[in-house]
Amino acid sequence: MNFENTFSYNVDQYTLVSHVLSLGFAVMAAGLVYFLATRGSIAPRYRFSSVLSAVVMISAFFELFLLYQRWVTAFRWDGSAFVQSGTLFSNGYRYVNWSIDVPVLLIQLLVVMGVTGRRFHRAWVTFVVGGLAMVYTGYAGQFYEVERNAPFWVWGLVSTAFFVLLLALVAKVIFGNLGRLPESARGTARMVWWLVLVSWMLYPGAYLMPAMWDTADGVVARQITYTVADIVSKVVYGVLLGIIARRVSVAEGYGPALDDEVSLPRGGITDAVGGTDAVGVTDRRGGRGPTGGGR
Ligand code: RET
Repeated sequence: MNFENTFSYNVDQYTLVSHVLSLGFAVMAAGLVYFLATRGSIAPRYRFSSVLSAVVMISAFFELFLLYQRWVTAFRWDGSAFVQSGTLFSNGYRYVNWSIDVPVLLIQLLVVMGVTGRRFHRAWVTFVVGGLAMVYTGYAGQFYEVERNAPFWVWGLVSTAFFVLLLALVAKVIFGNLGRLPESARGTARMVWWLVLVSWMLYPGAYLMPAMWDTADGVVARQITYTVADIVSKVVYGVLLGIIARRVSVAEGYGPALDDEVSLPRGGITDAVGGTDAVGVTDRRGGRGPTGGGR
């Protein structure tokens, strides 16, 4: 049982939560379009990253849409407040969604950082096994969040151990492969580390919310926390990995990646003026060989 079902809500609290949940699934739908539309500018060997982002978007869309519907049916207006209607709201849907998304997000990192061969398979196994262990032990613990007896704390601690293991491996994968990325992608890769660290920590924060803020406002804060964490850890993360993948593609001479680089000066007038940037572009385009250019 979740602590959401132990309160009644005023109009502001109830609507805030429903709005925040709707923001969540709307962003996932938007993300799906983005990842599919931009996949052509990434070289084929990294394009799997866009596919994985799309998988995450679909699964998160359905999960958050379902959660939104649970919220609006779980409470009814009794004339002065939104009270229990007989249907339970449950964050358990989030956990089962993470069992898809956590492994997929981590594998995506391996694809973009260019980890290959046996190192790829070893990291893959640790990410999948460690990720599922973290999610399912937390899932077991959240059933006790209202009582907050021993299982809540013990499962939470076990889950945290796997969390620390995963973070250590993420740091190793990012910083251990930084040198193999082109200069243009290294800053973004470092940003991915900070993004993972901060946004993933929000999830244990939300787990602990019943212990820190056991009121209807705490429920609002928890659902906002989850939504911010979801948008950053799935969508913004996917966008950054896509940017890294495109920059690596440019460095490897993949023409469409260069064509899609919106921050480069335009051709035409710029080329005619013959500025330094324009010369730079011409040089790089010239260097990409006969296979470049076509989409
Ligand atoms: C739990 C239980 C309490 C202890 C810890 C947890 C960590 C959860 C994390 C979830 C990440 C989810 C992601 C989903 C994206 O789709 C399970 C809440 C440490 C880190 C990234």
